[in-house]
Amino acid sequence: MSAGMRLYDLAGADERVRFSPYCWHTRLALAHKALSAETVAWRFTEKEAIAFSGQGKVPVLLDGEHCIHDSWQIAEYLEATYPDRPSLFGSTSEHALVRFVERWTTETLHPAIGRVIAPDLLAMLHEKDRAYFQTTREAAFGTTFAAMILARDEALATLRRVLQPLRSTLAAQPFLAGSAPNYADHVAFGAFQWARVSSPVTLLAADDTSLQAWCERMLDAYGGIARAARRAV
Ligand SMILES: N[C@@H](CCC(=O)N[C@@H](CS)C(=O)NCC(=O)O)C(=O)O
Repeated sequence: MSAGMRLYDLAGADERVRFSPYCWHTRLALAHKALSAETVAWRFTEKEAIAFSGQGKVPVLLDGEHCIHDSWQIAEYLEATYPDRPSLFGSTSEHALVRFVERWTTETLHPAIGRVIAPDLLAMLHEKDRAYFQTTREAAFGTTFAAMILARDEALATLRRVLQPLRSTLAAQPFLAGSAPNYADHVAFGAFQWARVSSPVTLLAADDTSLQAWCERMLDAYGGIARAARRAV
């Protein structure tokens, strides 16, 4: 039953600020299926609060007796459990192609955006998360936040090159899924929502019209839940 769903969702110092791109995948997927979940604010260092899930990352979704972690697993769970609601994927072959969008977003787009915005996240995180976040992310990027700030223009130029296939696709159609969004759009847009909520940096150039227009459509989708999200900056 969806009535009792709970979603553990990454929060900043202000618990209303929810910035995880992966949690946005899930929030948009729930909205797509017209399902609601009570969200539970969670911080990076609160590992014990989600220890019941057997791992240490969010999103974690509780639905009755089911506990699911990993945004892709959650999307597949929602699709299988609520087949009468609008589909997140469409056909079997579309489902397989959305997996590619999810992998490209996680493995290429997230690092490219992260290089631009990661240092900004420190200021909006809860104090107890800051040292953990800086240490783990500097190790992951192989550089310091101070060096990333100095190299920000270069990182932004790289990101804008990385976005080219997304840009040209969205110049030809309103959404990645065609005339209406599906989980491919939730995933790719989740990356932009991450930046929008947590960083003052403008990722897109003013003349990047196809991407700007798609972001506006995604901000308006599902009753405007992404646009209504509280921003740290
Ligand atoms: N593959 C996972 C990745 C989830 C993930 O990395 N979540 C981040 C928040 S954006 C997290 O909880 N990180 C915990 C940590 O770094 O300790 C998914 O798709 O859900």
